[in-house]
Amino acid sequence: MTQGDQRIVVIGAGMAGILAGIKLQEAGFTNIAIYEKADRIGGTWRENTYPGLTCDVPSHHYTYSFERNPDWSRHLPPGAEIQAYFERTVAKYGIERLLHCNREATSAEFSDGRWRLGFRGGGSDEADILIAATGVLHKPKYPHLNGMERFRGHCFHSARWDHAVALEGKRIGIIGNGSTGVQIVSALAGKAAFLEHYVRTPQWIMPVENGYFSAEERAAFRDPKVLEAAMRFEEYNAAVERYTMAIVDMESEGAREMAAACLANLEQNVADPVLREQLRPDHTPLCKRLIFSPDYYQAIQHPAAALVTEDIQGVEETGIRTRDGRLHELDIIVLATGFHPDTFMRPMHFRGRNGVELETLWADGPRAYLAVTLPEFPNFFMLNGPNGPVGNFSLIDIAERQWHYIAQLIDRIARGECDEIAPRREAMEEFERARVAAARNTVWYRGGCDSWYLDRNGIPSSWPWSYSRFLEAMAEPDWEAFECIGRDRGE
Ligand code: NA7
Repeated sequence: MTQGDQRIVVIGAGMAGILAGIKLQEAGFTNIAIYEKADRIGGTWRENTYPGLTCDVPSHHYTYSFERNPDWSRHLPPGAEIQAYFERTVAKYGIERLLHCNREATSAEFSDGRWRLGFRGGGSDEADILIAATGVLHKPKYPHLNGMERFRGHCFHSARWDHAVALEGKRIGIIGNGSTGVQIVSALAGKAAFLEHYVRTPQWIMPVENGYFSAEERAAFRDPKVLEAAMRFEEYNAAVERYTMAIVDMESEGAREMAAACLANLEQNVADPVLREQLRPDHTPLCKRLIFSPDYYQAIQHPAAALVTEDIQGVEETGIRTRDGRLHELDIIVLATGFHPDTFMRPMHFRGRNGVELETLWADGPRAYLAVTLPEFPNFFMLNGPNGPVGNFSLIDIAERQWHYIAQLIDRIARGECDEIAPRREAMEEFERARVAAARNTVWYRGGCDSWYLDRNGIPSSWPWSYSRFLEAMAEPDWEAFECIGRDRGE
């Protein structure tokens, strides 16, 4: 096989799968397929369409580094604009011809040096190199509420928004106050006849401006130098470093500053002392993923909005009953209750070399060597896989850095230096030991809260070190950590 001829399959056509397609094409590979279970690209930004959907990472930073977008309308990009950006990018880079939509991969097995894939509804494919770009938060989490099936109004998850249901003049209950619930409340307060926000655990809210870019600014941003000067990409990386240091070190200056900003936001922007106390979290800021919102406190103080902190007892035909016995009559219940964060490629059935099952490897929860590779899973690479950095920063940047690392491994396969490349078990175990030890020092573990960062054993599963340590790790593989098997040479 000559360089570039390898069959490469990418699973998922969201932000990371599109990135992989573009980069592989650029590197000269000609035999690429991207399989997508849905009918179009976009991942998170295809699936989420709720009112107020916004990325809480500034738009010019939530952008591929090689495909800047001068046209972002606002400081924080609206979901629909992000979806349109990805669609434009796919068209511009000619990725459509690699795409197979409505094609859900259900199994992948490594045998005789190749990955063999199965699909829902039948059919198969083989690949020399397999890339999972299947996303992190994509399996909606439905709460177990007594009597939910009895509700006669409309009830849906935030990631399955039912646009056939009119909102005007309706009484709407929104359960959950992660980024999603907060954005929905902000968007609907004043539009619904009445809105209730069901909050089980108050969250810290970081104030953020979300102004519009003027037509003049957008025109000027067409010049990359102007854009660079305006957005100061390097400075932003310094802010990400500060943020990750605040996670790692609860006493750091950044942690104190962020905590102070959240506290001042609450103290200064919630007038009613009773409501203020109800909204006051009891955990350390950053323990849960921080909420960035320019207008939630205003929204929840709207005359047609109310905060409900009383526990939900159950759902009845006409609404939600809380523990205090009160029935809250509602037309619509929105479940902004989050996602199962440990799904990754599953429900796909994965089997690596020597019959090693992914489920066995992940018996204690998803893990991956440096978040991108797995022992006994040769020539298999993950973007935004388990234990990678996740937080209030751009996952596009994270995926690009991971790609830089993965590309070096792929290059060895393409050059014929390795037929099979996978991390050594010892490297994985050592990484895992260090990761868990570091995770116990983070604010996610020590900050006094529960969150989707924690695995089933209560250990934070995200990258527990600084952003700069991640950049270092992704700069170049530690080749000693990998076994490289040349089949023909029997190495
Ligand atoms: P999150 O951040 O997981 O938030 C889910 C919210 O739903 C959170 O406030 C939960 O309260 C609440 N929840 C979940 N189950 C229940 C029940 N049974 N009763 C009441 N409240 C409940 O999901 P999002 O969609 O907002 O955000 C996901 C990520 O997307 C976000 O972090 C960004 O990365 C983008 P809890 O705190 O558990 O008490």
